[in-house]
Amino acid sequence: MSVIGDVIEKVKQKDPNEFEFHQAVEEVLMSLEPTTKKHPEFVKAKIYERIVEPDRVIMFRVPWTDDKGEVHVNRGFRIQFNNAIGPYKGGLRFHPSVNLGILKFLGFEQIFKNSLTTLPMGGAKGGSDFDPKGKSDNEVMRFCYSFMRELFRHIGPDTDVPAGDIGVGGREIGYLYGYYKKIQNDHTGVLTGKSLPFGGSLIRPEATGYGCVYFAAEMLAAKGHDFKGKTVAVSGSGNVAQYAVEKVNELGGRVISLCDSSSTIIDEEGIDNKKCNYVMDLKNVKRGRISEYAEKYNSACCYIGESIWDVIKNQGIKVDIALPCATQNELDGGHAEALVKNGCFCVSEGANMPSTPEAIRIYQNNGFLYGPGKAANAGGVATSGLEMSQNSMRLSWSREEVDSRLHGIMKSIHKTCIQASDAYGAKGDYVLGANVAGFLKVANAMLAYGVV
Ligand code: NDP
Ligand code: 2IT
Repeated sequence: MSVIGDVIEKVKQKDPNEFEFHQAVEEVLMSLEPTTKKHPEFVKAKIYERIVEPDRVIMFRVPWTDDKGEVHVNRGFRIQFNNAIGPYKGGLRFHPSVNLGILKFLGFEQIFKNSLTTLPMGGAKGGSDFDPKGKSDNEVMRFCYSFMRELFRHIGPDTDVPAGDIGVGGREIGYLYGYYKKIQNDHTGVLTGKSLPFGGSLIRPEATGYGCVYFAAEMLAAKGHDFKGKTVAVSGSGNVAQYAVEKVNELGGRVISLCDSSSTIIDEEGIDNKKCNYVMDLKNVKRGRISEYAEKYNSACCYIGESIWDVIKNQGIKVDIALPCATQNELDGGHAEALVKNGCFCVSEGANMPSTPEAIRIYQNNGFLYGPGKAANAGGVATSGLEMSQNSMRLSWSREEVDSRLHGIMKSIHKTCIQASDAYGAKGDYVLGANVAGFLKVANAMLAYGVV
C-alpha cells in the first residue's frame, strides 16, 4: 500500500467514529500523493503520519446555571493541532452537533488554510456542544465565563488565539474576552473577532464572506468572467453568508437565496443591500429565523424544512454561481448533479467542507471553477491574523487598509493554488493546489525541527 493509503487506513482504525475527520484527512492526503515522490525526505521523517495526529486535545467540563437556577453541564474542547509555522489559531464553535471528530476535521483543515494565508499561524479549533439558540444573553454570558474559566490556562497571544465560528459571534467573543481579561489580568490579543473598542479590527466581521467572493472573482477572471449579471445562490444566513451577499451585490451579481437550519427563502428579485441589512438585524440582533424574511418581503418564497440545495434540485432553479456558507456536508452528490443541470459553473466555499466527496467529484468531472473552503474562506482567519498584527503593534489600520490587505491575500492564495497545481501536474485543480501549497510550508517547518 502507498504511504498515503496506509496513513488514511490507520486514521480510520484508530478513531473509527470520527467520520468528518476521516473525510478531511482523505481529501487532503489524496492530493498529497505527488509530494511523496518529489519529497522522499517527508516520507522518511514520517511527516504524513505526524501531521494527522494533533499536538494536543483538551477536553473539559463546562457547568453553568440557567435563568431558573437549574445547573447544566456541557463539554468543552480545544484541539491544538499543529503549531509548526505559528501560534495555534482557529475558531470556537458552539453548536449541539459539536463532537471530537467534527472539531478534529476543522482543526486539521485549519493547518493548511492558515498556511495558505501567508501569515504565521498554526492550526487549531475548539468549541462546545452548547446551543446558544433560545438562550438569554445572561445564560450565554454565564456559559462563556465557565468555558473560559478552563480554557484560559491553555491559550495566550503567542500560544493559541481562538476566534469565532458557528454560534460564536461578537457577543460571545465579548463575554469570553471580558472574562479572560478579568482572571488573567492581561489586556492582550488572545482572541480575534473582538469589537472595535477593545482591540478588534475593522473588516474582520466582513472578511470571510468578502474573501469568499474575492476568491470566486479571481477564479472567474482567470476564465474571462465576472459577477456582473450572474445569479448567485448563497446558503446560511449567518456571518459568512451575510457579507458574501453584500460583496456579490457590490460586484453586480444577484443573490436569490438564504437559508438556516429550518428553512430556505428564494427571492428572485434579488437580496439587495437594504434586504441584506434587514437580515443582519433579524439574525444578529433579534436572533430570529430566516422564514421571517418571506413575511417582510412578498417577492420571496419560503420553503420549510428544505435546504437551498434541495430547493434548487426540487424546483429546478437556475443559478450560475453557488456559495455554500452554512455548514459541513450540506451539499451532496444529488445536489451537485442538480447544480450542473441548472447551469451552475462555479462554486466557492464560504463554509468548511460544505461539499461531500461525491459532490466534489461531480464539480470536477463537469469542469466547474471550484474553490475549496480552505482556500476560499481563508479571508476570515487571514484578517484575524491582521487583527493580531495590529494588537501587537498597538495600532489600528483603516477599513481601506485592512480590506486591501485582505483582497491582496485572497489574490495571492488564488495564485499560489494555480502555481502549485501546475507544478504538481494538475493544472487548474484548486483542491490539489490548495492542499499541496498549504502542506509544503508546514512540512518543511516540521522537517527543520527534527523529530518533535
Ligand atoms: P453563524 O453561526 O453566523 O451562521 C451559521 C449559519 O449556518 C446559520 O444560518 C445556521 O442556521 C446555518 N447552519 C449551521 N448549522 C447548520 C446545519 N447543521 N444545517 C443547516 N444550517 C446550518 O456561522 P458562520 O457564518 O460564522 O459560519 C458558517 C460556516 O463558515 C461554517 O462552516 C464555519 O466553519 C465557516 N467559516 C466561518 C468563518 C468565520 O470567520 N466566521 C471563517 C471561515 C469559515 P441556524 O441559525 O438555523 O443554526
Ligand atoms: O474556520 C475558520 O477559519 C474560522 N472560523 C476563523 C478562525 C479565526 O481564527 O479567525
